Amino acid sequence: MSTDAFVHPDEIRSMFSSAMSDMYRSEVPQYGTLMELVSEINQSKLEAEPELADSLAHNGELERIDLERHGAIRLGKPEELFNMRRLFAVMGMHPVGYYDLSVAGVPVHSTAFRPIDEEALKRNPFRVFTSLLRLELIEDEDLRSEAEGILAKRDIFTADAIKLIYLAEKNGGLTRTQAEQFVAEALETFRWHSDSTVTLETYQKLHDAHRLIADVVCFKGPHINHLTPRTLDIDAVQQDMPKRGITPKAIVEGPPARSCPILLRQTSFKALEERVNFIGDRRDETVGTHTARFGEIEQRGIALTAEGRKLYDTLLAATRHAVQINVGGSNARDYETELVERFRAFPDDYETLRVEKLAFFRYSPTKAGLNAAKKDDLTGSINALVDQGYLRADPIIYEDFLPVSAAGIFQSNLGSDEQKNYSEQSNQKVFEDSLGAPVSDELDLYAGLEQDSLNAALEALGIRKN
Ligand code: OOG
Ligand code: NI
Repeated sequence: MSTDAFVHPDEIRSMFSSAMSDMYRSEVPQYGTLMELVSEINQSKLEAEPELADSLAHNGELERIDLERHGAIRLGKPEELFNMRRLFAVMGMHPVGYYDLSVAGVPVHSTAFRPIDEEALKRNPFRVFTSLLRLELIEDEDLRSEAEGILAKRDIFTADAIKLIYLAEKNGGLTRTQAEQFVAEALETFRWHSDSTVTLETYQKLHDAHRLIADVVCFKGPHINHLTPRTLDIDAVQQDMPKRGITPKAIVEGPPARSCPILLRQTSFKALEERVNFIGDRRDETVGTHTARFGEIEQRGIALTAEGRKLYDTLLAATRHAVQINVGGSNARDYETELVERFRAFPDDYETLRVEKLAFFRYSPTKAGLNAAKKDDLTGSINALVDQGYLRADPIIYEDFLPVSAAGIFQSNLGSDEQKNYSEQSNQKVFEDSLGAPVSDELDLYAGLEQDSLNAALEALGIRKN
C-alpha cells in the first residue's frame, strides 16, 4: 500500500482531540459552559487588541486558538505508560519534559505528550499531561501490594486499540478507516466508568493513604480528568466564571498578569462529585461517590530560556515563601499583590526579553528587509537588523507545563489539606525505563525552533550564516 493512503498523524490528533472534547462535554456539562465563555472572551480580546491578533496571525496561531486544549490522565503501572507512548505516537505526540510532583506531596511523576515540530504545533498543539503513580511511595506494605494486585488485573486498552497501534508501527501509518477506528478505540481508554473495580472498603483504605491513589487504582481506566481550553485573557475568564455558575480556585497559578505574558497561567474549578458503584453494592443503592474531574483554563505566553526560567523560578519561590495561601484562600489577594511586586524584576517588554536572552523568538524577514536585500548586501548583527526593521521577532509560545503550577492544580482538586512530603528522590531514569524512551528536553526544542527561524530569515535576506 502506498503511504499516500495514510492519514497524517496531525489529522489523527485533531480527530482525537475533537472526539475527546465532545465526550468530555457530554460527561461534564460545565466544560461546555467554560468553552463558550473562553471563546467569547477570546473574540473580544482579539477585537480590542489588533496588535495581538496580528502577532497571532503572523505566528500561525490564530486558527489554532479554538482548537487548543490540553488534557490530563494518571496511570497506574509501567506498561500502561509504555503503551500510552505508543498510542500517542500514532497521533504525532511525543513525551517532552520530566515533572517530579512528589516534592509537592503528590505521589506521581509525569511527562507531557505533545507535537514537537513547528508545522505539527501549528496544525493542532493538543497535549496530554500524563502522570504515573509511584506506588513505592505508599508506606504501608500491605496496602501497596494490594494496590499492585488490583492494578495487575486491569488492562486499560481495548484489544483493537493495541492491534491498530501495532499496525501503525508496522506499516508506518493508518488508512482512513483504520484511523477512524483507532480514534474510537483510543477514546475508550479515556472514558469515565462509574463502576469501580473494588469494594467501598478498599476504596476508602486507598483514599486514606492518598486520594490520588484511590483515583488511579480503583477504576478500569485512566479517565481524562480535565480538558483545558486556551484563553487570551485568563483574568477576564476567572472573573466571569461565577456569573456562569462556576467557582474557580482562589488564585491563578503561574506568573502575574503582564503586558508580555510569559510561560503559562492556569486556573481550575472543583471536580464533580460522581456517583460510583462499588463491588458488592446492593443494586438499588449507590452509596459511594468520587471526585476526580474538573475544569481548567490556561493562558500561554512566551517560552523562556534557561536564564529566564531561573529568574521566574526564583521570583515565584520568593513570593510563595513570603505569602503562603491558607486553606480557604482568604489571603489570595495578598499573594497576588506580592507576586506582582516580586515580578517587577522581570522585564516586561519583548525587546528587553529578546536582547537579554530571557525568552525565545521566531525570526522572519520583513518586506523592507527583502527589498533592501535586493539592492544591497546586508550585514550587521541580529540586533542591528531588527533595529533597522529588516528582521522581525515574534514570541515563541510555551507549549509545556510548570511543576509548581501542576502541583497547585492537583492539590486544589484533591482537597488542599492533602499536603504530604515524600522523602523519595525524583527518578527520571525509572520513569524513562517505564516509558521505553527518553523524554525530550523542552529547552532544546525551543532553542532549535528559534535557530531554524533565524537561519531561514538570514538566508532570505541573503546573509550567510557563519
Ligand atoms: C494533572 C495536573 C497538572 C496542569 O495543567 O498543570 C495539569 C492532574 O491533575 O492529573 O494538568
Ligand atoms: Ni491541566
